[in-house]
Amino acid sequence: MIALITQLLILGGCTPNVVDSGQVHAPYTQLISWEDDRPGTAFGSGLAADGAGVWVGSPEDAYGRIDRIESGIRRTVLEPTSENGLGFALAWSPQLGLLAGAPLSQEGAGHLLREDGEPIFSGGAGDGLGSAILETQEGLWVAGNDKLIGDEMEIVVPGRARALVDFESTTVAGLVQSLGGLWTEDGTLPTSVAGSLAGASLCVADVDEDGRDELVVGAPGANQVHIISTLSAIDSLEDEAETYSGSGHFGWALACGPGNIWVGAPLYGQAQSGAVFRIRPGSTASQMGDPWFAGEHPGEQMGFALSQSAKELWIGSPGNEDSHGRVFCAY
Ligand SMILES: [Ca+2]
Repeated sequence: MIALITQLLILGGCTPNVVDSGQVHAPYTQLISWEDDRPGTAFGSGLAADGAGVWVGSPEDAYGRIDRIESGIRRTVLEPTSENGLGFALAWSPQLGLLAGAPLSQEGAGHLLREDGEPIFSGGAGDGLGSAILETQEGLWVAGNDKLIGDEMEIVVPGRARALVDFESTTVAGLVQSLGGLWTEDGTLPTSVAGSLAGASLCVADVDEDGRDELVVGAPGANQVHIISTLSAIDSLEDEAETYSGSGHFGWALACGPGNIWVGAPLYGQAQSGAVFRIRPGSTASQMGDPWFAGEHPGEQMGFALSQSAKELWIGSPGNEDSHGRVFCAY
């Protein structure tokens, strides 16, 4: 009876499918996927793994939606009736739990919500608050149009941040204006490639396993990923960085861990089915070869979002307005 109830619970949300294990490659051995019930919700556009499971954003579902997948079961945790665009930016805080940005809410003022749906930060007119979220030891930062808003502070920045990380004890914002580039309190690090969208994704980890963290920067407009060992004493992103190149908006999403960088290229392939690539710093050619994991359907946008925990890699494949978004877990 318990087995039957468990099965009904699993089927009641959305059915997890065990994907052909031939599709998953080292270092993982298993792959499971979940497909949304409805098309056009962009299920999987935002992901935030926390070790026990993952939070999944569906920003195109009416006012946006957040689901939780844990122990194989998907459940909807937040389905507001008054937000807008909820689920593009997600983060998980050990203290605060789920943090979800809804940058289109309140006619573009934007909100940052917790799992109970209550706004903990609200933007002013035109702020677009909630495009990126970062919690550091000093507190919480949320990005909006041309500013970062913190617990008791507001900092003007030269553009909207799509990514925020803490690197060398400094908050680094990835800006996605026409030029892109990185912003820190000590100044900006420009990109020399127009339209590179450098900073559209960022991650921090000891990717070459030498005992020190690196900053990894996605530049999907230029189809490049840069690895930066230190921000001090470099003048331009391209000058000093170790660079990997691909195609299909390579670098739109990133996930990093010791010895590995996972790169999403959601427009990869002629049918824009998308793909995820694996970089192993020091042992990978700088030009990418075959994908580590590729989308199967036209317009699938595999690799639009990535999130990694100690044992799992979560991959978002939100699809287009006619298709059902999917989320994959490699473990
Ligand atoms: Ca390192």
